[in-house]
Amino acid sequence: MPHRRFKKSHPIESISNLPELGMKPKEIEGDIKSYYGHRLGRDENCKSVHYVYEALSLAVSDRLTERWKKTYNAYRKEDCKRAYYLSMEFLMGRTLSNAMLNLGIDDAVSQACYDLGLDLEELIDSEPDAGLGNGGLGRLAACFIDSCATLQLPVTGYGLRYEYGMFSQLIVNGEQVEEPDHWLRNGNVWEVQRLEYTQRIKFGGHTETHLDEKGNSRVYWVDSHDVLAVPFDVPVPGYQNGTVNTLRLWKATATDEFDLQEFNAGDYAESVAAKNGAENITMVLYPNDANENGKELRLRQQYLLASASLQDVLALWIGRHGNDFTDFAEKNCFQLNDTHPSIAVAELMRLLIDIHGLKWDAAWAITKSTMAYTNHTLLPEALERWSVNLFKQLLPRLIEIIFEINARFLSEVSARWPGDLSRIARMSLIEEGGQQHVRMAYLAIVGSYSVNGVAELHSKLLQQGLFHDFYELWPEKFNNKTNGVTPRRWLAACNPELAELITETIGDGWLTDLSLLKKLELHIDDKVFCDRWYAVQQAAKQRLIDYKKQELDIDVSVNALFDVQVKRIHEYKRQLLNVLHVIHLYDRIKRGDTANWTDRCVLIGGKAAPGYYMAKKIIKLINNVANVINHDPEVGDKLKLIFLPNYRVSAMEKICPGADLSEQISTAGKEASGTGNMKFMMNGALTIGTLDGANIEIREEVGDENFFLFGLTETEVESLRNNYDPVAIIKQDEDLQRVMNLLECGHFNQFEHNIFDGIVNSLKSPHDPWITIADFRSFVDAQKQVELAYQDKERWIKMSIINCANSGKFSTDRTISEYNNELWKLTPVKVNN
Ligand code: 26W
Repeated sequence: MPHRRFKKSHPIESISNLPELGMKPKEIEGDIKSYYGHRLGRDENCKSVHYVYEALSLAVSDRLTERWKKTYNAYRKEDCKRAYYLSMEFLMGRTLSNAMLNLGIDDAVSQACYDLGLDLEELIDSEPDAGLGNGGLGRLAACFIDSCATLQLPVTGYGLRYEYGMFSQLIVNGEQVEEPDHWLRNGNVWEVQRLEYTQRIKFGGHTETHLDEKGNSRVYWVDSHDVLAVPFDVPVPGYQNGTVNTLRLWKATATDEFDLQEFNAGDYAESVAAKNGAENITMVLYPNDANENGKELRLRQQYLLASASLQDVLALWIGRHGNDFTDFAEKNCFQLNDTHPSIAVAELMRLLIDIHGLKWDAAWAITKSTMAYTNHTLLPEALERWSVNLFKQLLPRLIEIIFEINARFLSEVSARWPGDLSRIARMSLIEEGGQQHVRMAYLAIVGSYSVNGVAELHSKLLQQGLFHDFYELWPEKFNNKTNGVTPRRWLAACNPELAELITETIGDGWLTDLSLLKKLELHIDDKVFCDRWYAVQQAAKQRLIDYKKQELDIDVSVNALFDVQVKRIHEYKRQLLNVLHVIHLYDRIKRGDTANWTDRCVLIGGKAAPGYYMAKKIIKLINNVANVINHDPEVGDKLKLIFLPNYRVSAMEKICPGADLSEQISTAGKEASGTGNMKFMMNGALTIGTLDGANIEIREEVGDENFFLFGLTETEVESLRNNYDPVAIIKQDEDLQRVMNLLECGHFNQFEHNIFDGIVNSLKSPHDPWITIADFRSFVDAQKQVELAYQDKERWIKMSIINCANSGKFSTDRTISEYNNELWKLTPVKVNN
């Protein structure tokens, strides 16, 4: 026996060398038992399914970690160029089943669970969603990092580890009630805290200029109140390729001095309590999806994300290259997910100049060639503007840098357009008039080499409208990257029956090359294949009914047309138009106008921002209309309206396989892209939609005859605005008149007087920005076409197959390949296992 205190020369190597973990059912089973009994200390007396979930997840997580370290080392060895995806939101959803699929241990785990007598589905469903995002933008970030890992690209996601994610939505008396989402309550087996990469973040204080030891003038940011950003890493596995990338989420904590400052002032308790101030920064996700609210805490969050991430990347660089930044821009790039992290432009300048001693021009050259900006919305109310005063208080050094960037930029503008003062005012990073504000989108555009929109129409509108001045100055910066979704989660994992049928029919290549789905079209005349397709879809509809059964207590027939609209509740997305159509169908039933009727079940789900009054009223209206319709015996099976509470990633995984019809009915020109539209299409639903966002490209892919188009075009919408007269339209349309009468006479709010007046008034207002009434007739007509198509079962099945077969373009593998080929230019790195 060697002496206990004996020191070996390389202890770390000796404990780092691990035997490979087995992937067979028995080996996984052994680990599950060991985790359950040893690590978690549970036995047969424990009745909670949570610890079984945890034991299984730890077993799966170990297998990810093995590949994670190999990936990390492969990137180190190659010293390859890297990209960083900076985002305030990563809407990851659940991890377990995706990890199993991507590791290729689905079958082995199923077998292990079967042998242990465990219900795998129940375990999977016990995982809380990581709801660290609002909607489209956050889920896009999650799909993107999945595709980056599958394409073996060295991309790291940087985000925030919110203690509370997107609120849970309860419906009480038809109204939304928000409940905090403490998703970390039971711990999170998928994250690894990495204290060794903690970063220090400054807030407050002021700046001073002094000569440094070399006699150069330098700016020092002093008397700041610092907080620490502690990283928690989450593994991001590629599809069965050995690559596991990293999502690094920052948590804010107090520094030790933070306490001391207060302690020395004499109040120990206050000083400990003050720790909360620091920790509050990453306490909660802001639940707004289209409204900036100018809150100081939100700016703190944004700066913490930008500063911690950039310091992390610079530390990695310096560890390898010392203080030589010559090649930095060739080896690094940052993709900014909307303007939320765009303070990174100024922060990179600060770090390079103040901390690493670069001159302005050198720092600016690096910044301009490493940052790229993606815009996700045209809505003016969503464009971030931060008050200059707030900036001065909170980030005094950053506002100096922003003013300097602006001064240099505006002199470029006036050199190009001498004397054009109104253009200078329009393009300035600082909005004047009363209080000064920083226009964050302009900071992002000026500080980056690329500006992209997320669908063709949206990118075109950015160039012609919102960013036209900048497009004239730098046309080469502007480009489009149409969104996508990952087919692993959104087809393979969420719809295993359909995935199996597809694989049996065309092989399994589609999982990494979705364009291969096109081969399904060769089988649309094969009766057996079509019958199976139909059977799979009917089974998915039945599962959707069962999933909602206890909760909703409504009988729904699996033969009804499942007509689904799930997304954030927003006036521009026009859930109201959907409701008007439902009321119209109800009215037809009540009038006995039901010849050739198609039974329909309309499902609507989505959260309203807690402060968005109108969106909350829309939820209430949907629930009230549902209540009347679903309890009217005369209506029966002909029509159902169901509000799906607490819509989230894991809900969509159950909903999209069971949809027949996907509602994508935004006012043309308002939905930047949409991504739910792609998930439905991929699972064989047909779309009823306007010419908006990616709908246009979906229709191009499937052909006009396989898409239910309606509504005004973006150009028509804009030209109608000046002489829009909804009251006149209502007068001329008897169906619409009756619908409006039902709303106005209080038919859906008999004991709740006037609660829908705001909705009625907005619909009838000539200034309604969403011109809902203008598209009513065309929507109803398109819905009639839907019914005709649905009545012809064979035709519908073919259309469904064609939709799935042509969804190849909407894989994020395609989107990410475009980002990489045109913007990032990374080389894939093979990871040897
Ligand atoms: C500052 C408050 C705030 C928060 C979030 C403003 C705006 C946002 C996002 C831009 C909202 C969002 O998620 N946008 C959606 O992004 C998707 C991914 O590109 C698109 O598919 C959707 O059309 C777009 O609405």
